[in-house]
Amino acid sequence: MTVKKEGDFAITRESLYGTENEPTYAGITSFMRRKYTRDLTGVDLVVTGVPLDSATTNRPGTRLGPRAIRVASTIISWMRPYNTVMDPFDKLAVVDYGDCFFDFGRPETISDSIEAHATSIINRGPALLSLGGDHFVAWPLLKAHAKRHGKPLSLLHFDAHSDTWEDEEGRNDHGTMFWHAVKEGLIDPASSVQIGLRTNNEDALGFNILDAPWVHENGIRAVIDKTLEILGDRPVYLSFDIDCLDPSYAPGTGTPVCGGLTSHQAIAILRGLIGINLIGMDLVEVAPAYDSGEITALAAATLAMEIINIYANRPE
Ligand SMILES: [Mn+2]
Repeated sequence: MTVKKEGDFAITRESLYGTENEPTYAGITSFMRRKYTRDLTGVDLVVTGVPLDSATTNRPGTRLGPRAIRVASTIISWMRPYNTVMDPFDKLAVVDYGDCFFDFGRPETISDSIEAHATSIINRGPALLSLGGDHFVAWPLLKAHAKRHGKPLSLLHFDAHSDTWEDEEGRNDHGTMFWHAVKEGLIDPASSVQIGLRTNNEDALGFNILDAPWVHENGIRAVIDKTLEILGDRPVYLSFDIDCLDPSYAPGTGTPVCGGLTSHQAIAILRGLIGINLIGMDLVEVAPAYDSGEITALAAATLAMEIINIYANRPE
């Protein structure tokens, strides 16, 4: 291994491409040491944080999720994902845009602020990977993506929870936003897949559900085959709630549920989904206060890289 004398690639890197070595323990912690910038010239994919935790039903703390994922990502930032032939960063110019800012003193404005933030990025061309934040952030993110790419989108949703619990007009939280998204026609449940669920919801709203017991019973290959078949070549928004993983692999989250996926299963499933027509993505619900040894944040950073790898290999 060669370590260049200079570090802090978040600010010193000249090319937006490639993977470089710098001491993993030091320096400005942009996501995966990508350039920390708001200049989107020549950028293919933007990573941004959405540090919100005011729509959670149980333990708060996901406002610190983006920062924790960035820190953990430095551990894996010196190499391409294991067993990939092509480094996603050789194909894609990826930058860390920093976080979405909103006024926590005007909570009624937060959703619109997140939507405007996402819109301002994707309307300039790049795709967006958002790091939550509680899962509510997927609501304004979906609205922005549906406006850009047309509705309804297909949703690829990894979670312990359906997040389609019935709600009322005018309210919304991190367990109901996909109910609203279906009611508003932003997503088409018949061409969407939910993976890893293990909490009761009598009304599936027409989603295809591969719940956690089904995953464990049928295995990784079956999950991949079924998911590819359902999604086809439709435009897909991917939303990954870290609590899809079992609490033993992801304790650092607000609403953990036992019986979930292993980090291996999640990585292997994402790797098998290369070829889907991914147009937008988020990874949410990392709450570092309940984490242990950064395992949740590291899992999140690793899964985020697998998601970027899918985007790098999307059909032309
Ligand atoms: Mn969840």
